[in-house]
Amino acid sequence: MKPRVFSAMQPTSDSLQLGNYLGALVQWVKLQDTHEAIYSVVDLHALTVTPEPETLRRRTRVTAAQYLAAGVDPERSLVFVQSHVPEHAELAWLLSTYTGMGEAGRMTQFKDKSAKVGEAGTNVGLFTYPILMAADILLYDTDLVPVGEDQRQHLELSRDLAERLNTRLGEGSVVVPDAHIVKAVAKIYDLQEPTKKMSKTATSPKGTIEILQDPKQVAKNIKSAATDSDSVIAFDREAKPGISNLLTIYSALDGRSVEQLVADYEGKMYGHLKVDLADVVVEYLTPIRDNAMEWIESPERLDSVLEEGAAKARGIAGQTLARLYDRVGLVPAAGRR
Ligand code: AQP
Repeated sequence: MKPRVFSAMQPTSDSLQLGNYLGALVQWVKLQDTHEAIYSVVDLHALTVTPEPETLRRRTRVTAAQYLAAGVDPERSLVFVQSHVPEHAELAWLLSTYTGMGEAGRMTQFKDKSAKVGEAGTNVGLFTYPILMAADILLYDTDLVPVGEDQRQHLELSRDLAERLNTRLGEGSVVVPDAHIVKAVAKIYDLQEPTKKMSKTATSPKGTIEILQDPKQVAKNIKSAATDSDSVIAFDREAKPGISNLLTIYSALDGRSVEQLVADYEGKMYGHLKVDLADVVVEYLTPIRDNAMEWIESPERLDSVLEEGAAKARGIAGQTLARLYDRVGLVPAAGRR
């Protein structure tokens, strides 16, 4: 049996951004060759930012379409919507009874996100988000979770919970998952504020490269990326975060190493690199965007992939949940005996 990989993204925007793509989605596609792959659109997580109902519905499908367009193959991988598998919410409740208030309170993403929306916009779901994420992962006896750097701490919590369940409920209760974080692309930065990570919900749209964005806007954003006043093209994350971020993106898409790019651009201006990079990014994203549009314009085809994925996912998730319900001492319900 192949080891299992699980990962997911929230449908919080009309398009994924390049950080989601390089940090996670590229690895998802590669791992299909060596792993049994399960990928979800985690719409229950997106409820924590209280989206409009129609917006959430649209974004859920658009997010799935981008997975498929980027190369997730429904013949080889399960692709499904989180809310179609109710076991996620059920296991999250169980896990919440195994999570200390103190350890949940240490999650830095909660601190960042709650600071962004203020006290009035912060709900309990945002606080318990990492517990639902742990449920997403542990339900599938996941061996490996490909994510970007921002999810490392949440992954650690999932591992801690898995170990705790195995200690308290007996070995073999759940699989302890490992994070799969590819260092070179683990954190793609905002083009305007290159010390902050690129985000789907960034405050300035100019700082983001969206997968489904109009190519002219993509090129414009890259050409107006913030760089330092010095004009030497070199990689130095601390002293030259802007140009270093552009070199990281360039290298990831073009295949040349950062060192090679630095050598190739010796004596050239930042503007030169930005123009070339804009061409590289546009050329790279165009087929993905076109392919995503085809999926978006065939909602029945898309929904049938998601339906099939959910049915198979429920088969796995149901077994894990039944095992855990039994081990914690719940009386089995008729359908679960
Ligand atoms: N800038 C990034 N560089 C590398 N990887 C990144 N990821 C996100 N941003 C970068 C990875 O993409 C996946 C998306 O996870 P998510 O949708 O659950 O949300 P997130 O991590 O909070 O990503 P965003 O884009 O910043 O979304 P919003 O704006 O909704 O919060 C994860 O694997 C993440 O590590």
